[in-house]
Amino acid sequence: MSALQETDPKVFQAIENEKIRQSEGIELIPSENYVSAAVLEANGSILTNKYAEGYPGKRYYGGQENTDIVENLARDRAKKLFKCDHANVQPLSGSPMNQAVYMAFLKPGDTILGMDLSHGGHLTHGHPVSHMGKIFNFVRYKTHPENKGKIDFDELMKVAKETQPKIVLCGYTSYPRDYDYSDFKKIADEVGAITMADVAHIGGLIAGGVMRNPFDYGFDIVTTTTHKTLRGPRGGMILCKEKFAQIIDKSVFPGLQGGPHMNTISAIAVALEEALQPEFKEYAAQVLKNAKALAQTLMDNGVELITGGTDNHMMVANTVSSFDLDGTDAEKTLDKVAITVNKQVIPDDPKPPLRPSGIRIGTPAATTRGMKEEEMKKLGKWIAEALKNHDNEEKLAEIKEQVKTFCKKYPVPGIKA
Ligand code: DSN
Repeated sequence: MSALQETDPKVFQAIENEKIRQSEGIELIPSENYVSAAVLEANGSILTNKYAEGYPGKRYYGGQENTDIVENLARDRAKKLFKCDHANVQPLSGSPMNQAVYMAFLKPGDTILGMDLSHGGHLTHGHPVSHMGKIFNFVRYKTHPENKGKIDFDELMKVAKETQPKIVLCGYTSYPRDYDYSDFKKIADEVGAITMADVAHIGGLIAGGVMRNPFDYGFDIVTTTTHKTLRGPRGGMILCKEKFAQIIDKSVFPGLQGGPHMNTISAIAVALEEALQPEFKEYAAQVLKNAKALAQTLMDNGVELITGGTDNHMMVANTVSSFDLDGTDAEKTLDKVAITVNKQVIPDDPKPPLRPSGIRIGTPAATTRGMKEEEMKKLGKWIAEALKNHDNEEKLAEIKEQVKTFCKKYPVPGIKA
C-alpha cells in the first residue's frame, strides 16, 4: 500500500481514477500535454520543502546549495533553447508571468496593444474581467473578418499611432495561425513601444524549431508557460534581453511573488533538458503534421474550422454552423466518447463564454502518446461522427468503446499500465 493510499484513500482513489481517464481517453485540449516520468519525479520531489526567495547566489534564506543548482540549470537551458540573454523561471504560471511583465514596465492607466480574446488572445491580454484589464488601458485588435484570420497591420499601425502603447503585445490561446513578428516589431518601433510575445501555447514548437522565434525578429520580451507544448510541469517563464533582466527579476520577486516553487523549477529544468534533445524536434514537427491531418479530416467530414485550417497545433471548430450544436454541448458529447476538448468562443461570438459557438482542438498530447497522421484521421472521423450523432446515446456508447480500445494502444508517459 502506498503512503498516499494509507494516509488519504480518497485523494489516492481520485488520482487512480484520473490515471484511468487519461489512459482510456484522448486529450485534445491544445493547452494540455503529458509529462515524462522524469518530469513527474522532479515535480513530486522534496524540493517542495524549501523556501528560496531571491535568485541563485542572492537568496534570503540559507541552505540553497541545491536549489541554486536546479534554478541555474533551468535558466541556462531556457536561454539556450530560446536563444535569449536572460530567463526568469519563477512565475507560478501564465497569468502571473504576464502580470509581472506589465508591472515591470507600466504605470496604472498605461496603454498596451493586445489581441481580443474572442479572436484568439488571452484573458491577461486585457479582457475586462481580468485585473490586468482593470489596471491598464488595453487596446485590443482583432483579425480581419473576411481575410482568414489575418491581422490588418496597416490598421494596427494607425491604432498604435493614435493610442501610443507602451507595450505591443502579440500571442494567443485560440488563434490557429502563425504571426510574422516583424509586422509587430515595425509598429512598436514606430511608437517607441516594447515588444512582447506571449508564446504560452507554442513555446515547445519554438523550442523544437518548427515555429518562428520572436527573438529572431528583435523582440524584447517573450513569455511562455512550461506545461503546454513544452511538456513540463505547470509554470511560466519570462525570457528577455539582458537590458531588461534586472527589472523583470525584481518584478517577479519581490514585486509580485514570494517563494518560488523549487520542485516545479527542478521539473522545468528536466523538461527543458528533454526539449534540447533531437527527438524533441521530431516531436514538435509531428505536432504540426498531426494538426494539419486532423484539421483536414474534420473539414472533410463537415466541420467548419475558423480560418479554414491551422498553421500551428490547434484548430477552432464552429459547432453551431457545422452541427447546430453549441460548444458546451459539443464538449459534453465528446466527453461521452472519451475525447476531451474545450468549449471555445469564436471571433465576435454572438453566444456567451459558457455557451459559446465552438470548441478548440489540438494535437500536442496525442502526439506525445506516439500518434501520427493515420491516428489523427481516425480521431477526426470519430469527432465528426459523435457530433453528428449527439442525441443518439447508443451510437455514442459504440464510439466510446472504439476510442477506448484505440487509446489503450498508446500508453501515457508516467502512468504504469
Ligand atoms: N487556459 C489556457 C489555455 O487553455 O489556453 C490559457 O490560459
